[in-house]
Amino acid sequence: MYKRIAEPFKIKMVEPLKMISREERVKALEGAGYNPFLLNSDDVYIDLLTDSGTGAMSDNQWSGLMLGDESYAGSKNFRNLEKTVQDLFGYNYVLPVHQGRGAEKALFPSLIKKKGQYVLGNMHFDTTKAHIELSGARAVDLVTEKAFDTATPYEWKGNFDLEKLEGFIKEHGAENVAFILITVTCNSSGGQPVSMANIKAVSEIAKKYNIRLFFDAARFAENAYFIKKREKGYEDKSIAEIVHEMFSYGEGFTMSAKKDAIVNIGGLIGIKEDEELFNETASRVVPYEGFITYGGLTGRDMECLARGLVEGINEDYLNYRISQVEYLGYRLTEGGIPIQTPTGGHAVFVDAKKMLPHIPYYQFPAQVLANALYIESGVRAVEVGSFLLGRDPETGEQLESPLELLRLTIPRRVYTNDHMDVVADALISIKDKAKDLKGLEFTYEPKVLRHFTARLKPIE
Ligand code: P70
Repeated sequence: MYKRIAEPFKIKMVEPLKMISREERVKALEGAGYNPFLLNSDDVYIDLLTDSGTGAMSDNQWSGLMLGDESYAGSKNFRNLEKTVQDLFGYNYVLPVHQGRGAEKALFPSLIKKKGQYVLGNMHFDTTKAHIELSGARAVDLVTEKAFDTATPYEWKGNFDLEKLEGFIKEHGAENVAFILITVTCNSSGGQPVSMANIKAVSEIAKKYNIRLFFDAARFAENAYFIKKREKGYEDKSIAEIVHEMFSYGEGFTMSAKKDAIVNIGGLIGIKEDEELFNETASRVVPYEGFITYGGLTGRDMECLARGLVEGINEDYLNYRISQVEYLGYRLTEGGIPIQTPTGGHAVFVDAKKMLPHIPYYQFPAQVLANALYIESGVRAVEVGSFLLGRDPETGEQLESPLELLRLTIPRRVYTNDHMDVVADALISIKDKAKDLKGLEFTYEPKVLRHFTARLKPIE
């Protein structure tokens, strides 16, 4: 029997869920061009599209909302946020922005000085890759090969392959690397953590070749929790101490605060000590996002964010959070559904290549599975595979993703384990019918970040 951990909170307010009929779901999906992004949320029963901006704020955060100081400049909420970030990460300079991609848009041009330079990452998230490319650089993923072996539960599937990293730098020249970006946790490989040892080793390589090192910190707290649970020497350290050490190896971060900081909107740029970098980046925040003490956020947003950062590193909360993801993974594994193992921080990733072996990558097996899951149960999940990856920009050919995953992304503090049971039962009941599912083809394919708005139809 799996030992469930009860929620370390009680529920003060509820938002009713509605489940439309199967016939209505079939119609809704057809209307959405077989792309769950285009469904209305009213037509969704349990929404596992993303953990981004979908968390439930606490009473403490909601009460902070009433303390919004909406001064244009220097609001007290900004100062509270700034101090919270300084204490937690040990960085001097803090710029609020409206969300993660706002941070990327403002910071990356300060770091990319020559067209065609490389930005080396474990695995860049897709909007991050887009901003790297918009700044004239090329995004390179150097995650460990172990990440692609979903059946073997390696502990650190977010780690850099250090040999590949150093090999790449030697081959292409350090002067052609704009910076290194460590994404914690590594979203694209399954919300998988990066070990402290790996972070440290990457920082040593960065130092050796005089390359700058930054973090994509969206899920920093979940990563720190895995370090505490899995890495020798960290079991008795607090999450705050681990976060402090992780970030001591870098010189700055971008953060989508919509994840681990449990707010519905918000982002941050943190810079350790480089005043010049701060000034250059701040000069971009002003025209793109807003004045440097609000960056597109209201005073009340910043207050919720400051409070959310503190709640996000609470160990009882993280214990419950990670265990809920693990519970869904356990139920699926028991039911014979292949998943990325071990389960990661924010989602369970179903291996659709294994579940639908008759559907080739260019007919998007994980998207087919997302649609089947919606029809079966009203659960909305998201494809992370070849549909998301897109085409080779030069040849126009569909690229083959190393993994075809269906991401069941769990919002923070929103659903109970009974909801997880509904999700697991639905996928298990699809398993026997999987061989009858049909691949998909485009009826409309946008050129950029196509997965958000593309329309498809089943191949008859
Ligand atoms: C997600 C969302 C956003 C993200 C991220 C990392 C590691 C930066 C950002 C950008 C996006 C998404 C994907 C599918 C469906 C809905 C939403 N990740 N870095 O769910 O941050 O969104 O705040 O601009 O994961 O993984 P932002």
